Amino acid sequence: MKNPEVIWKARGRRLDVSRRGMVMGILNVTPDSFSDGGRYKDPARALEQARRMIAEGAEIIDVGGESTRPGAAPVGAEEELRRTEPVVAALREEWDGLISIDTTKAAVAEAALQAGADIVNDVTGLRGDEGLAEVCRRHDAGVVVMHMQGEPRTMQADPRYVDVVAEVREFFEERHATLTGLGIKEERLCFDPGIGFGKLLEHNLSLLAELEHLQVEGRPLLVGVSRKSFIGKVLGCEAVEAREWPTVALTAYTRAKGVRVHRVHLVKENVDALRMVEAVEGVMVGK
Ligand code: HH2
Repeated sequence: MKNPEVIWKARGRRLDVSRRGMVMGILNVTPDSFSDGGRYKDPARALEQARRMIAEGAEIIDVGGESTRPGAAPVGAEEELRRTEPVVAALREEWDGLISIDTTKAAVAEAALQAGADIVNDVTGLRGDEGLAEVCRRHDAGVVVMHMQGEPRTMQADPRYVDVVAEVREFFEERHATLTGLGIKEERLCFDPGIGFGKLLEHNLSLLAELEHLQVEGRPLLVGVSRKSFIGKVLGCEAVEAREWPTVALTAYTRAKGVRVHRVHLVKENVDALRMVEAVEGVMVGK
């Protein structure tokens, strides 16, 4: 069957992504993110950007207080909390959509969930902070489990795989078994191959080419390609602005390959790409 039912649950919400993909808008409240560092570190500015992305069709806002770009300096929990918690709380006050917290730390996730976040997006796939799985379980949070080889500081030094697609798939299978064993319900899980996280250009391209082989236990896939450096490598462009349209092209491509959640900076153009692919595939019901 071309479109089996795909449901993702996050706290009290049930997201039916069987027929429609969703855009997750990136809100980096950091001074040093690779493409927008410093722009939204003031909470009022961050909220303005969130409103803009929501008006353009973002259904999830992903709030992040620590850059994961290669070589980025780690941030303590207290500072990360100080950056993210007020933004999550203020956004929750005025918006009923989905809020995700992009963190590797249990304390930051706990505060964000208490402030009304729905999803925990962890680039370590819940292998970093031992307490994070329990926080996710207790709050019945949606969980994005991302694959990364190594850790952000050194991950691009010398990533190696025998078969990157098989290894990422095995990682998803292992995480699915481990996390459900820890009491996180399967319906909460969403998997992400972690484009650019401990991967060379050829690894990123192989993963994108074979996304259909990464679907595990019917769980939805998320991808984040927005403005990433592998686009610059393919096209020979350094400027991040020159990577927006290639990002849109990849959103269409990855949606056609079955991805359901697309983590991007520029919202409207990527939402339009999803709706066009869904129209062509004849899977769009209603809007
Ligand atoms: N990429 C980044 C950060 N978080 N989370 C998921 N699930 N998937 C991704 O691909 C992903 C992510 C890196 O991008 P960005 O947030 O734009 O930059 P920075 O980490 O420098 O803040």
